[in-house]
Amino acid sequence: MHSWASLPVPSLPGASTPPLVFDTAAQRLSLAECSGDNKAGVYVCGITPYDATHLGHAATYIAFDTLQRVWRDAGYDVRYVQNVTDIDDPLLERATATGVDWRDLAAEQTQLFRDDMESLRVLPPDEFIAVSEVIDEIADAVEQLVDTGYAYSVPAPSAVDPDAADVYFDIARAESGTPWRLGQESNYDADTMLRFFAERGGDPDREGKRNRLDPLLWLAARPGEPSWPSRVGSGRPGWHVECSVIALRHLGDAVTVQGGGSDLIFPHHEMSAGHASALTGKHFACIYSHTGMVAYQGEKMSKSLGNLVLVSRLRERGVDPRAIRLAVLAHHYRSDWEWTDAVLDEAIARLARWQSLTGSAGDGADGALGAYVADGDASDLLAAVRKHLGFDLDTPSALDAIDDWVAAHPGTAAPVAVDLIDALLGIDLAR
Ligand code: 5CA
Ligand code: ZN
Repeated sequence: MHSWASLPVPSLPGASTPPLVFDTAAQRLSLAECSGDNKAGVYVCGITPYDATHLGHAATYIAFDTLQRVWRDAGYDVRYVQNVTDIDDPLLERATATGVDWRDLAAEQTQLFRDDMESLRVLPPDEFIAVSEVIDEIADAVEQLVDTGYAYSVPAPSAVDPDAADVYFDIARAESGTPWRLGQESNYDADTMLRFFAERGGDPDREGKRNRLDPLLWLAARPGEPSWPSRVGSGRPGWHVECSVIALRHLGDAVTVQGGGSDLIFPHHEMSAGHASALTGKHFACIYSHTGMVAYQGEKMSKSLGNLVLVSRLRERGVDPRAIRLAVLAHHYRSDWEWTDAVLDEAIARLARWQSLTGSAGDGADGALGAYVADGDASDLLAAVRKHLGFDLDTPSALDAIDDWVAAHPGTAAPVAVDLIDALLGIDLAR
């Protein structure tokens, strides 16, 4: 599938050092690389295309965009892959409830997402893959897991064919035959796993499973639902295996970072890693990186609750997308935080203050419009911003450093500052 338009990224004098990023599996900061060869492959879990793009989605993709920008500045060759979950229960339910064909809903919402990402200056993935494009590959992977004993069938009497079976992943078998262990990525205890499994699409009480946490790999065709013929029966893929297959196909065993929101730590990323290890015999990703949850009106912004602030609605209201991006960057990517009007207002004010760096519009810190000094030396600021971003993508400190510099150099145009704000933070002041 096509992604969205690429943007020029200004090159900066000197280079960032390789960034440290918090690894959920190791529970500490780690160098975001696998092999020291200045190559990075990142797989970020993409949207399920309905109710796109809310501020939580945007914050997650802006976080991994920041990582990509820092890597590039450090001289890394970055390969970025993202999926679109265009076949999944909630999307199909929404399509049915609204009387829309699920393909039309997915296509329309994916386009909205592209437009939102482009407006927020998120660099496009090199590969942007809808699940519906890779059904055969996923079915092949499921067949391989069955053939190698990592998957088993569970009778599915409610399927179109009552003799058909669903296919499940055998956690115990994978733990004995691969380097993967349940809990190695999430570090959750058994109770927490069971709770999140039930809350996040799992079926702990399904009769016939060997372990309550065994996740679905392939769902036999159900009445009224889309299905595809395959050697594991007519049906559709389970959720976690889609990401394992797309990541392995486009990144091979060079998955430097598996990324997404903290709501994906378990079961999604744990199981994706398990499936991938059962397919390759190797560990999946070198680092598992997770963003905090954005809340609105006191609760996690989520499609199921409906407490959404959509990027497209803000844009329609005339909000500058650069202010939306700055509002997100004002929070550390790993913290949970709440979207409010005040957050946006602060970002709008900050954007106006920073405008002085271009030597054009905006109020100087002392209100001294028209008294611009050309070419202020911002090399100290570049070093400070690189230091903050290199230490677990600390964008709030980077923004504070820019605020301080602007306040200390009233009315000073600084081309290096304008370039670094574009290259590292994705905000084009000169626009
Ligand atoms: N399609 C799956 C991933 S394979 C999915 O989780 N889709 S999603 O549309 O629900 O979410 C898309 C991305 O946004 C995921 O990485 C998810 O973790 C992240 N996300 C969802 N809600 C929030 C939120 N409130 N705050 C921050 N990130 C969020
Ligand atoms: Zn995923």
